[in-house]
Amino acid sequence: MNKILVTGGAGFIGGNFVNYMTNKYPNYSIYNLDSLTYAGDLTKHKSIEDKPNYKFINMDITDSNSIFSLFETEKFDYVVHFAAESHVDKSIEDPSIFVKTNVMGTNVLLEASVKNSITKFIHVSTDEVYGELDFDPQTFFTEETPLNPNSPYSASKASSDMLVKAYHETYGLPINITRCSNNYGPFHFPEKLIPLTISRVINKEKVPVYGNGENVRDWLHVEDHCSAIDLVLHNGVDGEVYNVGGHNEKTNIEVVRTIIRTLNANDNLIEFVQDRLGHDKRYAINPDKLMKLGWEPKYNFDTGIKQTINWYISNKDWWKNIKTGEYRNYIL
Ligand code: NAD
Ligand code: TDX
Repeated sequence: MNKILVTGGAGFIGGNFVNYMTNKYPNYSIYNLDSLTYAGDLTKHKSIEDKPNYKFINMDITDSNSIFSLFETEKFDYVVHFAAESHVDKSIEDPSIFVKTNVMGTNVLLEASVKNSITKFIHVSTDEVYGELDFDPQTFFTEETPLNPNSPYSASKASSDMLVKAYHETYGLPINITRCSNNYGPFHFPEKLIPLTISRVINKEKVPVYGNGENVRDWLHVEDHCSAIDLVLHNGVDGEVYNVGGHNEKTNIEVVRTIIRTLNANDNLIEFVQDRLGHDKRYAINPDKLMKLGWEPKYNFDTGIKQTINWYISNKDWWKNIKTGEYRNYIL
C-alpha cells in the first residue's frame, strides 16, 4: 500500500486533494498533516474522516523534531507538499511568517525526505514565481521562464522551489515541482478574490476591486489541479517542473462582473479601491508539457464558475462559519 503524506491538507487545494485521493485510491493511505492556521479547516473532510485510509496529523512543518520523528515512524512513500502561507496581501503586511513556513518549513520536509529515502516529493508551487507578463495575449509562462518573483509571497515560493531543485541535484531526492495558475472552486477561503466576491454579493456587500480591475489572472478549477498532481505523482519524470493551467485568462473586473450577473445582482456593488503594492499585471500559463504527459482539464471558466457559485449557494454554512470564526470549534 502506498503511504502518502499530504501537507497543508486542511487548506483549500490540499483539502480538495485529500478528498480526491482518499476517495479515488482506497488502497492508498492518505495522511493529512496540517498545523491548522487561520486557513486550515477540517470540516471539509467530514465525508472522509471515518474512512480507514485517511488520517489527520496536527503538526507544524517548521517543527523539525516532530517532523523527523514522524517520518522515521511512518515510513511514507510519497510526500505532496501544499502547506504554505498563501495570501499575497498578507505577505505584504507581514513577510516573515512566509519565509518561516514556505522556505524553512519546506527545508525541514526536504531534509526528512532525504533521510528517509522518500520515493517522490511533489512540491506544489505557483505561476507567481515567474513574476508578471505584460498584456500581450501571445506571451505565456513556460517551464523555462526565469524565476522573477515580485511579492514576498512569490519570493518565498521561488526560494522553496530552488531548495527543492537543490535537494534533487545534491542528494538525488526524486522530485517534481508543479507551478499552477490561480485556482478556484469549493472550499476556497473567502479572503481570495472569487470566494470573497461570491460571499459578498450574496450578502449584498461591496466588492473591493484593486486599481482599475484590468489585472489578468489565469483561472483553473481546483479539481483540474488535483487531477494534474495525481498524474505528476504517478507519471511525472523525475526532476521535472510542470506548469498547470487551462488557458482561462480573465481581467479581475470581468470575473467580478460575471459573478454579479450570475447572482442577479447589480454592478453598483463594485468599489474600486487602492491598488495592491507591486500588483503583478498578468499571469498566463502554457500547459503543453503537462498535456503531453496526458493531462486534460475538465472545466473551462464558464462551467467552473457556475459550479463554484452553486457550491457557495448550497454551502453557506461553511463560509459563514469561516467568516465568524465558528469553524475553529470543529474538532475531529
Ligand atoms: P491555503 O492557505 O488555503 O492552505 C494552506 C494550508 O497550509 C492551511 O491548511 C494551513 O493551515 C496549512 N499550513 C500553513 N502553515 C503551516 C505550517 N507551518 N505547518 C503545517 N501546515 C501549515 O492555501 P492554498 O490556496 O490551498 O494553496 C496550497 C498550495 O498551493 C500553496 O503552497 C500555494 O502556494 C500553492 N498554490 C496556490 C494557488 C491558489 O490559487 N490558491 C495557485 C498555485 C499554487
Ligand atoms: O479583494 C480583492 N480585490 C482584488 O481586486 C482581492 C482579494 C484580490 N483582488 C485582485 C488581486 C489579484 O489581481 O484579484 C486578483 C486575485 O487576487 P487573489 O485572489 O488574492 O490571488 P492572487 O494574488 O492572484 O494569488 C493567488 O493565485 C496564485 C493565490 O492566492 C496564490 O496562493 C497563488 O499562488
